[in-house]
Amino acid sequence: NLLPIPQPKTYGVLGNVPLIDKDSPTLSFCKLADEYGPIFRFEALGRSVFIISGPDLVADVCDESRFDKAIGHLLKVRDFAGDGLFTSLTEEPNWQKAHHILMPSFSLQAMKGYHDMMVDIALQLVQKWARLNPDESIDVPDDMTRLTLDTIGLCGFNYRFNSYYRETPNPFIVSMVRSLDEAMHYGNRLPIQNMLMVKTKRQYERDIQSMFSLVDKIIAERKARGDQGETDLLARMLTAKDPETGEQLDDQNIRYQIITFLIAGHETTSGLLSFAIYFLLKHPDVLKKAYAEVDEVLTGSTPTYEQVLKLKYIRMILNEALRLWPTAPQFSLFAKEDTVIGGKYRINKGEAVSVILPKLHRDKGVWGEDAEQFRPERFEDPAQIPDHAYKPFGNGQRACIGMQFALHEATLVLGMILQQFQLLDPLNYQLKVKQTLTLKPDGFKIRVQLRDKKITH
Ligand code: MNH
Repeated sequence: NLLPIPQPKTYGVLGNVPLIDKDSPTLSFCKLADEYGPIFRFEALGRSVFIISGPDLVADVCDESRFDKAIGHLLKVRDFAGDGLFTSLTEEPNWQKAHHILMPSFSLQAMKGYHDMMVDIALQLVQKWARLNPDESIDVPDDMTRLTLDTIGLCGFNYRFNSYYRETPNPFIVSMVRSLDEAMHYGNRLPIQNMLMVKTKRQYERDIQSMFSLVDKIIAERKARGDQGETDLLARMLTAKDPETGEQLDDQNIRYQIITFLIAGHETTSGLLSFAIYFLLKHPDVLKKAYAEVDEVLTGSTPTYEQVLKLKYIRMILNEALRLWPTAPQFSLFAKEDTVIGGKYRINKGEAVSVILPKLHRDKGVWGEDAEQFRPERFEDPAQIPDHAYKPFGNGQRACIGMQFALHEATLVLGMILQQFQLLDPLNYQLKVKQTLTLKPDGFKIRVQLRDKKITH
């Protein structure tokens, strides 16, 4: 009683590629899922992948004895992230090694050590906003990107990008965003098209070199300076040994890990903060409850580590924002053996599946008829969260290593913003989601007013 897996119509050598918006592949997959259901085959230039969004199917592909992380869709990202944590196969020696070495740096406990540095950067955002004139608006994703980049730079490598002292994005970010964009588009072009795009290719190579040179400089300077008791990620990567093999990470791998943390550590978190602010502006009742919590918990001029842990409703807001707009919207796996999922679809050994989170996270069967509604109260009782219908941080041993980091940072920052500002939406922003591998609200501008003169700095 196996069922055939549907496939949308194909266009010769292009397969299904013409059916997706190349600037927004995940959202196109969501639309196709409306039409073709919880699983369908998608063919792109020699690659074939099953796009899945049904909770029962996701439960099966999250079974780590049968499926493991696939990186076929990330092959171009390996040009600059190499065998770093995000872009390596589980079986590659450097994945295990780096996983063992870096896990302790991302424990809930470790967040205590980053807290003051996170506050340092968050204060820069708050002070910038406090000094705006009443008629000046804020580009939310831009300022959130400044924040999250500067935070991972400082916490990870004791490096200051100083993004709030620049009008335009940091050159490193320009290179990174352009490379990510090219990596996303490359696989959907014909080989002949890629060959003819000489200028794009040259720009891509220059961008990668400029990322490498900044990162190599950070490593070299640290090595030259010697150990001065730093406790950041870089110090750990330069000194810690894998408890299993006794080996250290090599310099090339450290370079890949730094680039990985800079990419993974800021794009997604800045998108999360931007969507959270968007939802707050559009849901005054939720905003009111958030202010009440912040006013009760945040009693000093800046939040303490313990106070951030008490911002339960802010956490729920972030969880709910990640449900409706998971900023890392898709992850992929391959079958380790021939298998059947959902009791009726055959997946052969080596075949790939891709989980489409925005669709999974809005499944009416598990989330109820109001699945499209922003309602943080869903997250009141963690035990009520359907296990395989909520995967914003991925799955199993390959899940996000930075989850606690992202949530501590986002909770702290949202708390500080609400402590100081009234949020205003004078342009009545209409949501437009933009994808650059990750999702962000495009062109989202707001204004703010100081609630009262709380800032004493
Ligand atoms: Mn993160 C993996 C989402 C913040 C570093 N991250 C993943 C995966 C998802 C994800 C989903 C799994 C991808 C896959 O299976 O292919 N990450 C997020 C989201 C946020 C986020 C939604 C913020 C919100 N991530 C962060 C931060 C860091 C980070 C912050 C670092 C400081 N993430 C990683 C790394 C991996 C990863 C590294 C790869 C982990 C591994 O496979 O070992």
